[in-house]
Amino acid sequence: MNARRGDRAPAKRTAAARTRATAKRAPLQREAKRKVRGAVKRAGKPTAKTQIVRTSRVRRRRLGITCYSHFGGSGVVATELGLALARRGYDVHFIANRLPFRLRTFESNIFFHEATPASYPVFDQAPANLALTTKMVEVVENYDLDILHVHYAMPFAASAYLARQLLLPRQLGVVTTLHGTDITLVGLEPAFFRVTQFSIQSSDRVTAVSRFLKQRAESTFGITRPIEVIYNFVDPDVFAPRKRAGLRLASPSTRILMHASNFRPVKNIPAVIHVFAEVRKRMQAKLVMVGDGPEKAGAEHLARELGVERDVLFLGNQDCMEELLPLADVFLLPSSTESFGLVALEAMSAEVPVVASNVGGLPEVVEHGVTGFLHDPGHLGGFVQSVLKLLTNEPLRRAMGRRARREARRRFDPHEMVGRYIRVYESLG
Ligand code: GMT
Repeated sequence: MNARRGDRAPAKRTAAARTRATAKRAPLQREAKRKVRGAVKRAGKPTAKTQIVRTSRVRRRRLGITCYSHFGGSGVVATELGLALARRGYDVHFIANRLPFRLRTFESNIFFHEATPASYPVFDQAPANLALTTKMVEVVENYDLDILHVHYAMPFAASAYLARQLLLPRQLGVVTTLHGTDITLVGLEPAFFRVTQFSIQSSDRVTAVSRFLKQRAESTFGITRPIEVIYNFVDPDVFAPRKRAGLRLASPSTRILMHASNFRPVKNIPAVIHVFAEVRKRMQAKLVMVGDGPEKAGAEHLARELGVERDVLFLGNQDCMEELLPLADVFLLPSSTESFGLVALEAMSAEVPVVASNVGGLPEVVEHGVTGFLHDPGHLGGFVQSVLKLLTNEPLRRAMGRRARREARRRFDPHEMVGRYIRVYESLG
């Protein structure tokens, strides 16, 4: 069983370690209190500002994070944010149906609470949202949380709204981050529209991962409360251009195309196979497909139909993308809708140029002709041409890869984005 499982602090933190940590913190806390007292004395009567100083200096912020735990960009962003906040002194409580898959390193100040719905013969499906709401309430009360930050509006913003109502008159800040299909697809379903709209509108703060997504939320859901755009981020030390000796997917003369996703229809998976089949006619190449989902079986079938099955590797879900991405020569993402495309950013950070579709938030991440190429998702000829251009001109491919990494570092810096989330939390008072 994982050390973080269950409703308790990570097991590795022994009683002795806790005592040491408290002892280490005590002088710091005394020092912080002394500084605040000094500041208050100097300033005279406490103002709203000194009150805030007192709160933020003396008491650690306690935050709950809810996200999808299986493979997917929203869970990655939520987890990396939680880890970064914990390193900055926040107590971070993940509340989810299982341990988020990227939560694979131990960090102090990270806690995990599993929300498991009880089953009963009358249920068609166990009511997971209610179990999540109850767990949110329990964790907020037991650990004195200030804020719940939910990633993906559907249905987490609704669970957080209900938890906040249940906890009244206690004040709990609710932050909702919109990630993608919660706005562009699922939330639009008549069965979910009103509740998605209401729960986003009722959140204390709303953020979106791209300008495109913010505009889409405003235009389709009529959201009137301010939506702050905070781009997803990537750690350039983790997603770096290293070719690990011993880890090879093909012979050195074989060019590697890579795609990674949850294999949903929006990912336009058949396009990936068709583009590769065209490229394969002209050069020795392999296609590495990472991930799993409903479109995988169809893709395996299509690869056989086009006679390229021996050159397509379906690796299934892998959680070490930082090891795989640097092995690619080109990363392909021909989605029909994509609010951001975190994996494209991770590829860029690993110095891999991206050939993607020109939809949604992708043009905010990949710059056409600079860090990769963008095409209409239906224009397969354009994709083939761009991939061939990169694979037949190594200096161009390398130059684009270097620019991609430089832009990933410059525009999607983790310190900046985490700092912006912190400012959102602090604005809640
Ligand atoms: O929206 C989804 O289908 C799933 C979601 C996820 O959990 O990976 O993906 C969305 O959020 C990611 C993280 O912010 C973005 O990088 C993806 O572009 C976005 N997916 C879509 O918009 C299709």
